[in-house]
Amino acid sequence: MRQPEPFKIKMVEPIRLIPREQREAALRGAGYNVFMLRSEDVYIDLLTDSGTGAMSDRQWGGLMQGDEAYAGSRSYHRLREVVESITGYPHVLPTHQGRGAEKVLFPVLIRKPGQYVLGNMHFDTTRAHIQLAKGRPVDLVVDEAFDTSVDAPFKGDMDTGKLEAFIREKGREQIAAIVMTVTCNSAGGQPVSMASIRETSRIARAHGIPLIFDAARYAENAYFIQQREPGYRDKTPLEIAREMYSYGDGLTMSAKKDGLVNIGGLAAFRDEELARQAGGFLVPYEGFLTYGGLAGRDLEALAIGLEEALDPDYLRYRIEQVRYLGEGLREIGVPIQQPVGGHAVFVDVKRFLPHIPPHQFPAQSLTVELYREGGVRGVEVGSLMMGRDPETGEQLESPFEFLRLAIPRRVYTDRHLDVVVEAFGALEGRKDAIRGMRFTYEPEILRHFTARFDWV
Ligand code: P61
Repeated sequence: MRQPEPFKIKMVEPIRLIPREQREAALRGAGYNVFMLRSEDVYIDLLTDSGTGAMSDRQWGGLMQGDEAYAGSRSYHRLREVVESITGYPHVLPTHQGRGAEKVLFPVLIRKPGQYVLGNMHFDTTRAHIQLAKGRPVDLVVDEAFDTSVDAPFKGDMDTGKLEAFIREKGREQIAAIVMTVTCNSAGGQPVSMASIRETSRIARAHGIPLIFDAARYAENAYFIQQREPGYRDKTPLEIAREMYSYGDGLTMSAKKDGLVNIGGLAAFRDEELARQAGGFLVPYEGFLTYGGLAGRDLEALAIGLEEALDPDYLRYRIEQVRYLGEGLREIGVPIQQPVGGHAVFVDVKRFLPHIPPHQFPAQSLTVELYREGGVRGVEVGSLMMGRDPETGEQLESPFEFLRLAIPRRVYTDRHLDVVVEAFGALEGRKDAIRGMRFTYEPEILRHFTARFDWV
């Protein structure tokens, strides 16, 4: 039996489906970019699971207890203790969100221009901050991640053979760091096995290269390890998380996901010197060491959220709800990344709309059509998000053309997800007539946020 919601709902926010003509007008006004829509014009908002979750009554109560001191607040020390108890990393820097942590860490790790930062698959803000710090991001995820029809348990794993070969070929001096993203968002919210983490750590340590976790969805990753990896069935998500962090040197984290807060981020380190250097950037960019751009109440809510996200019943409900949407889509023949990931269902638009080439952004077309059809907002994760080669200016071709349907935590019911499946059912009949898209405005960095489009 599926795990029911391990909570009851005591506050609600009305939502409604605006009429089709209004959705069409909203799309035109937004330049066919769903980031430019007003959220009140969206019926079911699956743009992101980032900062969109519902806080618990304990967290709302915690807000009232936040200590608003500029320096050394009680709320900071409480948060620091929770982070250390989960990760074993004693040096904790709050940031306003995940990219704030990336901004203060990569200039410290990348000591010479052109150094590589190796990862299973970097998320786009991570890529951007590596490049802004004059480094070069490299993705070394296992090949099976790229075949959406292969049902493998850990499609977020690092290909440790490729990792070792890359380090040998370029030389240790050319490698700034290794980043392990758990779960691997860009490959479809796919988990990373403990075996892969352990082997990556062995290689990193043998070469003296720091291993950093991009820990946005580490609790969901721990749940998958418990369910799928031999030897972990009797361990709690907390025990699994502790083992995972023991193999690394630090983390950056967008706390807007498995921190269960609406805003916040973290960097944390085993080594005091690394923390001191990152702290040197934290103060001018984010804020003093003990608040990093957050209010004391935010720190308090985060300390509570980190604990709640490791609750076994919560994690089971969460992962099973995401799988419910994936199965609903699969039943009506919509191709998705298999198996279903931790935070989202990733529709394989290369297979759904094979007639649209990558440079016409097929997943963006489908994102627009899904909103037009059902008022449902997803997001493109494909060649549009990938962008251009920073050296040649050429459009990169993403290995995937995904429409991501990310599910906010503790927000929607299964019935809402049925509505999403129904909208796809309606699209199925007219999908061959869907056209590709072209830019009418293309910004240089993280262009998908503010670009504007028209139909080809
Ligand atoms: C998301 F369209 N993710 O998945 P920040 N690492 C990882 C993330 O998933 C992540 C960050 C770091 C988002 C928000 C988002 O182009 C986009 O707290 C694995 O957002 O700064 C964020 O954390 C950065 C959506 C970000 C986007 C950038 O929806």
